[in-house]
Amino acid sequence: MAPGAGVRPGHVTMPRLYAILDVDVLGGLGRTPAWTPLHVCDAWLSAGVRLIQLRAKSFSSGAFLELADACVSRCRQAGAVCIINDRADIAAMSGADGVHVGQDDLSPTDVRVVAGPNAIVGWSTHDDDQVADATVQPVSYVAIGPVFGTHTKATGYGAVGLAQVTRAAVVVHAAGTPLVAIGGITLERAPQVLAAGADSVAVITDLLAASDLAGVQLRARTWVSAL
Ligand code: TZP
Ligand code: MG
Repeated sequence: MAPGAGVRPGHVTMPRLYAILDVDVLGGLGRTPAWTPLHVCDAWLSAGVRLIQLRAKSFSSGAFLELADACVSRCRQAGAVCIINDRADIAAMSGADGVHVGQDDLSPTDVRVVAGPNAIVGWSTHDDDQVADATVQPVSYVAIGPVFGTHTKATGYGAVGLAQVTRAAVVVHAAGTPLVAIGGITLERAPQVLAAGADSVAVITDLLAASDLAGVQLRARTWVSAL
């Protein structure tokens, strides 16, 4: 589809909070008793989170699919969207709403071969050239980051800052596509990221800032009501 040609493939109205459930980050917290991914999924959904991306880089394909099946069914029951990181095959098999890919993954066009024309397809970008390229790809939303420094992922890119969020917003909005900002976003920083032009903020660590699962639910509730 040409830039600005109207509704994008897999068009989606993004909730302001884009929660990422990263099983490796979760495991690294070392909570006892362990917080399982489904505990956190349930806590977030019951707090009103309406979009969850499932990220499981260290899982075998079979374990990822099993978790995706469970996560998709919980999200569906709650009326929430479930997006699978990296794996179009697992998204298709689990009936997830979409797939999120990065610059080194399958291209958005290739993802759609597996996930279909109605899937939500998100794509990570890190600079102006990648943002411009994203406007001519069959993506449903564009992600930009890392906005701030983060220890959660070695992206290979420096913090892009709020000015880059604004530049990206102008370009992707002109193409009819929502913008998700990611990287080092906390409850305190989120309002300035949205004010800079992002439609949604994607968050891993700050949504887990709690000492127990009740605290995780409360943290998510605070996020949902703050945005
Ligand atoms: N992509 C760019 S930064 C990042 C990803 C997956 C990590 C974001 O995690 P956090 O903990 O919210 O900074
Ligand atoms: Mg990826």
